[in-house]
Amino acid sequence: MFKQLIVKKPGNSYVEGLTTSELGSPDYDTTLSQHGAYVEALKQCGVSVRELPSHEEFPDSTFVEDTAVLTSKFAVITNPGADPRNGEIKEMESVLREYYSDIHFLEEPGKLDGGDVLQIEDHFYIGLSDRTNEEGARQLQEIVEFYGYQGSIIPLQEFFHLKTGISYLGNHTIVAAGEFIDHPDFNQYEKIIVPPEEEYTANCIRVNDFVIVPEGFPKTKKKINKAGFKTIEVPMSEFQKQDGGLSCLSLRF
Ligand code: CIR
Repeated sequence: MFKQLIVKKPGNSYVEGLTTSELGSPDYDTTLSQHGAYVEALKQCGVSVRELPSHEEFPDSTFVEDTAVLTSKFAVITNPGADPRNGEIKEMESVLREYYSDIHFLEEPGKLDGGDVLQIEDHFYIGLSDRTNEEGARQLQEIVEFYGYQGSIIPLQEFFHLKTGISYLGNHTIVAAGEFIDHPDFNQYEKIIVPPEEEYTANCIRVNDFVIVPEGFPKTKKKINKAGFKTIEVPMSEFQKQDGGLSCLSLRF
């Protein structure tokens, strides 16, 4: 169960953020209304949502997930792999101090984005990507193992972040796309397979009794419903344009 979520309003500079997607420039007003729909969906799941104000200096800072890794026992402030995003962790540290007394920091030369970390019960899977290097992954693994969790490191072939291609829904069930469909590290889980044309929906989030999915991917939504999960759809086109998915927009604990 999650009780608390942190989100951050996109600023006007959001449209100038980092992207590899070639889907065009986001429209700011639509971005704001989609962010509002995301916050409403979270509230429907029965959580308290803390909405941080926008920050023009950091165009990508609405993607709060990359700044921290949170558990019920401790928080880890990351060292984000993209230089223009690195300053985002300062604000997040002061916010997280209100909730956590046990806070760890990833240190240079370690780099890590929270989007590369997937917790499945007591196991943390840590992706190696353009944003997360071996040293960052190793530091996080050491921290989680100190608390009695397991950690393993997964080099990515194709996806931007680990969670771009895989999500955990609970009940031993994952949603998997592309390179994760037959990945040996995830073979022990029940799998909901995402077809190639719906790859974007591999990034979805279970929040208490619901799975929030991006709007417009009916085949995967149907499979998630058939597996026994209730879904809420949220329009995400303007976040997809900047390489962001549903998980990226919140920190959940
Ligand atoms: C970036 O390039 O950092 C942002 N435009 C997208 C970050 C997406 N975050 C995530 O997948 N956790």
